Amino acid sequence: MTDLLNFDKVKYIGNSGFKAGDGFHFYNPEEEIQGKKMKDWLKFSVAYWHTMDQRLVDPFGDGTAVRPWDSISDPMDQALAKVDYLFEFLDKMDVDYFAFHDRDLAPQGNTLRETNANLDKVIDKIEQKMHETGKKLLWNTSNLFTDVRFLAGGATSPFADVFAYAGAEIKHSLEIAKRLGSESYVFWGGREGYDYLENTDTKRELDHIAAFFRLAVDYAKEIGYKGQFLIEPKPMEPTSHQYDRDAQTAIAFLKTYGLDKDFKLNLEGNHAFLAGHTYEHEVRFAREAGLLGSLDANMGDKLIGWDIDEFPNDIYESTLVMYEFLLNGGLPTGGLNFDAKPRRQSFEMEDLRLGHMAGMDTYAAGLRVASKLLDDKYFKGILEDRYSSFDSGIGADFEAGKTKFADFENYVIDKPESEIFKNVKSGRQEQIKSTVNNYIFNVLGGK
Ligand code: XUL
Ligand code: CO
Repeated sequence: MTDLLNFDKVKYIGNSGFKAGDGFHFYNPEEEIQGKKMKDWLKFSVAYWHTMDQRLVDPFGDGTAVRPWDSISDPMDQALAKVDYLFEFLDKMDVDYFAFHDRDLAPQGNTLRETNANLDKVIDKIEQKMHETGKKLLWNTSNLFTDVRFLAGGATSPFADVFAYAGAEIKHSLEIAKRLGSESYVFWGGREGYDYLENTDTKRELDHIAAFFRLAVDYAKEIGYKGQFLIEPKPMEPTSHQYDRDAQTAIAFLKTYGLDKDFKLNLEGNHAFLAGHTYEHEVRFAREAGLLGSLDANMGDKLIGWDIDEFPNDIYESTLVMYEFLLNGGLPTGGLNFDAKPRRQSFEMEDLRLGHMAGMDTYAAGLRVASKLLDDKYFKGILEDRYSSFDSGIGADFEAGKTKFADFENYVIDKPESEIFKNVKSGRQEQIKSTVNNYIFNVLGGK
């Protein structure tokens, strides 16, 4: 096969030198961490909509991207050619997985039948390539937000014909998921929310989308698709309020409608930030609910208010996210999907290579540091010590369900304030943060 992309396969070169770009400094696919190869923990994935389709637009400017497939003018020819580029990119980046929306792959026709036929031609080629290369589909999804018909949402559209269209579209996407062995199936509620409360029947829309999800689960059973369903929370944008605001809101929704046995969460760094949370916060709450499914590994920008989908480069964040990830035992049916794009001024193909390398090294570095934090039981020790007063006495009685408010009253009623405060300890936040810095420096620098 002649090379379409003019760069060599990226290799692990270790912690040598300062300048990035010559190879992976921290991602060593075959190296074992916590008894498992790094590539089996991390399961990196290329996002088709960004890496193959994104023109690097922003709300104020046209696309700047220069791509080798731009010269192919026929839309179907270009769609088919991009599949070759994708698979070569996966090979050269040493990435085993990819993810897509149905509409990322092929142009729409005049009817859903025509659209499906265009899509299936590309799926035929993808299936063939997967077979030849062993690359895998991390997840697929349907785009229910770009086309004008979805201006008020898909599964929460107030218009029944649009709602029906959304259902028909998902049906075909699930057939594709089954055919390609997709590990998960994602619902990101792009316009599933509202712009204006007073023209929206929120209860009716939530009932609709919950029933819609149930139909998806039923259809998956009917066709024998066994992948994990995922909801991807985001607080707003493009709607002013998205129903799946953040992890805790999505968990409450799933439990309210009895969907928590069939769905988990796909959590994204930039979405966490837009919701006013850290990324590790979102991952923590999903993990504790037993609903951590997959990660869209990207970053927000503290100075820009919108979803910028930057490639991850923050090792402090990746360390804390990977710590939660390790406590979860990794992501059996998920991975780290780079829902990320280079900056608008990084318009060359080379920037896609460098962006993925940055993301992969950032999470590989995070995994290494998190593994050491886990081995040393550093955070575990802090928590055990901080809550130790619940291990005996009144605290233990309470946790065992043996106390009533009257028992608390008896216990404290005559104690002087100094006695109550005696066992209150400093949270030592400054020391802990600084210790995490030391872990990062020592684990990554000490070679
Ligand atoms: C949008 C976003 C989506 C989902 C898939 O903010 O994150 O690309 O990941 O629909
Ligand atoms: Co995403």
